[in-house]
Amino acid sequence: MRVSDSLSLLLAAAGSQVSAQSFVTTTSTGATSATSATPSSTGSVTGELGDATVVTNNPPGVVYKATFPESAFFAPAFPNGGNIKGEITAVANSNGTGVVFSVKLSNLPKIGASLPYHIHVDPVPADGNCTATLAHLDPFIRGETPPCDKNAPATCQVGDLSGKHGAIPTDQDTWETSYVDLYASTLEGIGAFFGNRSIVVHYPNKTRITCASFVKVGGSASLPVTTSAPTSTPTASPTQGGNSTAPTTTRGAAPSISSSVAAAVSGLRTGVAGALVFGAAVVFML
Ligand SMILES: [Cu+2]
Repeated sequence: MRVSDSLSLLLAAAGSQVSAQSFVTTTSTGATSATSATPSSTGSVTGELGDATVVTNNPPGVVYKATFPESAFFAPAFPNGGNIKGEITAVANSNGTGVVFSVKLSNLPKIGASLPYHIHVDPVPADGNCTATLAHLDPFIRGETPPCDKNAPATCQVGDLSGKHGAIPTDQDTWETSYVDLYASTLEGIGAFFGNRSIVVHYPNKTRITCASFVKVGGSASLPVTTSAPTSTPTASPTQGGNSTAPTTTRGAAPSISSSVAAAVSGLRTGVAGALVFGAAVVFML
């Protein structure tokens, strides 16, 4: 609520009516209208930048996978060692709209409650520190509260996969599910792109049990995106191959500059010589 409060101040200062309303519903400060109270009760709020947008131009066929490590980040979750096992695979729908997430997990801790999981902003660093993945992917600046209303997924944080599609049950050892998320994206460069981010699984109290970065694991060869990648790679490789590339390029450029200068100078000499010859001829003819 502290974040919401400061947001409120910011929004009020900015005089943004829409955001201020959604904010009012969040904090319940000041009665505005019955309309703004309704979304509050359903948990539907609009992000500072609006509702999440459906991404319709995801490059199909490019597959991303997050595989959980052998040991849990929160070790007490597995007193005998180990971790939740499994992976989350994501690939865009063939029509480019939405991303199909496939979740396959096992060795779930039997805690009698389901586990939330989200796409977090940053990838997991080499030391496996799940805290370093920062907050949920939230390009529309929606915030965590009130909780996501799965009946209005566009109003949820883009990264709130369990909020939109259900949390991980722990009354069984394994869990598999698959669903389409219309707001997460495999299109590099936009805020909703998750290919360079991570998945974090939490206890209900938000403790981070484990996390894994998404890694691009391939794509269909028929894709423009995939074909262009290999094409550019070989081209780039010779140029960038070996760390001597940059120096080489510099050295290569330097001679080429001096040779063009030399050429210009020699051209100038030729021009001067030609003018002298022409002048002499004119003088001679006179
Ligand atoms: Cu999370």
